[in-house]
Amino acid sequence: MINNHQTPKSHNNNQVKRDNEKIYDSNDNTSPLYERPFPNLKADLKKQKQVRNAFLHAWKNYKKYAWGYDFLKPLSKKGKNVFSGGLMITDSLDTLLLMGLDDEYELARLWVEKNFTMHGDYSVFEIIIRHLGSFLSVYQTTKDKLFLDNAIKIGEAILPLFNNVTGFFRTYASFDTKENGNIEITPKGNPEVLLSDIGSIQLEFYTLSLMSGDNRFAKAGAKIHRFLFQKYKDHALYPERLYAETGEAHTKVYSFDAMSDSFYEYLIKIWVMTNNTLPVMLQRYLSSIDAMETQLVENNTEKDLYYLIRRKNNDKEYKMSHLVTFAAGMLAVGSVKKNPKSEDHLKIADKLIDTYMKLYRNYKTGFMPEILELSKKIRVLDHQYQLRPETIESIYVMYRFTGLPKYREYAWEIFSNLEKNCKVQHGYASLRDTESGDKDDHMDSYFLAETLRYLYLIFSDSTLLPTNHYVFNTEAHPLRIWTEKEAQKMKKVINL
Ligand code: DMJ
Repeated sequence: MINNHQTPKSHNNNQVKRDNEKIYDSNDNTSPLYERPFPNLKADLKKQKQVRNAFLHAWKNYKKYAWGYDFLKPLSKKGKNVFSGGLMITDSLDTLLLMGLDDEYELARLWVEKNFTMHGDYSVFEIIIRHLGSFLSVYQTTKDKLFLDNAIKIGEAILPLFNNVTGFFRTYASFDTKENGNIEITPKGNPEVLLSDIGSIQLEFYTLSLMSGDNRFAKAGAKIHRFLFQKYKDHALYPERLYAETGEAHTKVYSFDAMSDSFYEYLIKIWVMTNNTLPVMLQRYLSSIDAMETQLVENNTEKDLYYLIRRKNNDKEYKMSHLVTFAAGMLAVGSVKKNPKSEDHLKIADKLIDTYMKLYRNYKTGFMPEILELSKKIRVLDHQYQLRPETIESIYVMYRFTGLPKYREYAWEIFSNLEKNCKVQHGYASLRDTESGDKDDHMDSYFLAETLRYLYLIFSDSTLLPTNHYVFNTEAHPLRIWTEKEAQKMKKVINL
């Protein structure tokens, strides 16, 4: 039997029933999508265990002081809700499985079974990447119907939001779980939508159709790309804000940074997950990276900084947020056999990561601030570090693709700084200021779902969530790459 989420034996007490369908051979590290086999990486069990202890410290304090809330306030020992409660639980489910924390997983599962409801106005994108992404990932691993049923309920509630010509959904919606368990929804929010919102739901909606057999989800997800690719036929980059009803650009800002980021990440990940059956996704991805190279890469040789900028109309904006540091990982995922510039893209990714590390090291706590302006001088526009995962994510992906030891060293440096500067008695705190180290009373669910998960995986051996069989959604929930048979069946439905 092969577990999708293998855990080191010492961490796994085998209580949870996992998927026993033999989908792949975990000793085979090749992929038809990539030229070279993935490196065989041995675990560093000592470091892996320390990351697992960090996760437990965060989780146990959440459990003690904020159980059922979305987030933990680690300084005031309280819970905080931004959604309907329990987001930390739903977002952590698959990490609990991954780390072999089976008793904790059972508690979390029980919470979902008894308490998961939604009442209020939330970002549709967040609901999809966090709740739906996690439920689908857990369902693929455990085949526990509870998660598929909940995923279908969310998907069905959201479907009517796609009912316009473009398929673009408004940023917010009001969610309301009724007595019978169904969720009712009313669209909310401005007439303009974000590129990253509308382009970062397809991995989840395609998987939902594959798992449920209900094609409506996949069709809704594909409708968005169909419209965009038609409307922006000759474009390689897409505007960061668009009108939901017409698809016209609202602001002509082009970047891989906040509000656009995961749109580009999903172009390539959709191609990978659907196993080379949607050529248009790869074409669109490759032309967007060509445009990135010519228009958005800034090589400041004087300061030895290599990074991505933004463009507003034709003007360069030297603003860079922590969010954009995901880009190196995306370039590694995109180094596929059919990409004629694979090697160049890996080199770009490597140079980007070296710059990110330089920027991390530029501040006393060892973390890059939330927003920087990088022109003649480096100016901090937002001083916080919000426990974000993007740099760690890129380091993880590059390590899995290249096996270069320096990436593990980078990861360890960042982890050590988390321990030194963010760990507090009752969890981990965001930083108000990456120079002074002043803390903020917030621990987000993505810290457990992404930052600590990627750190754990960096120190695991490479058969844990093998890169030739999984892609991660933008909240780090692993989704299985489709078999050829699955891909062929869904290709007709997606029809792009
Ligand atoms: C996460 O929710 C996701 O990674 C999303 O794509 C961007 N922002 C946060 C983490 O920073």
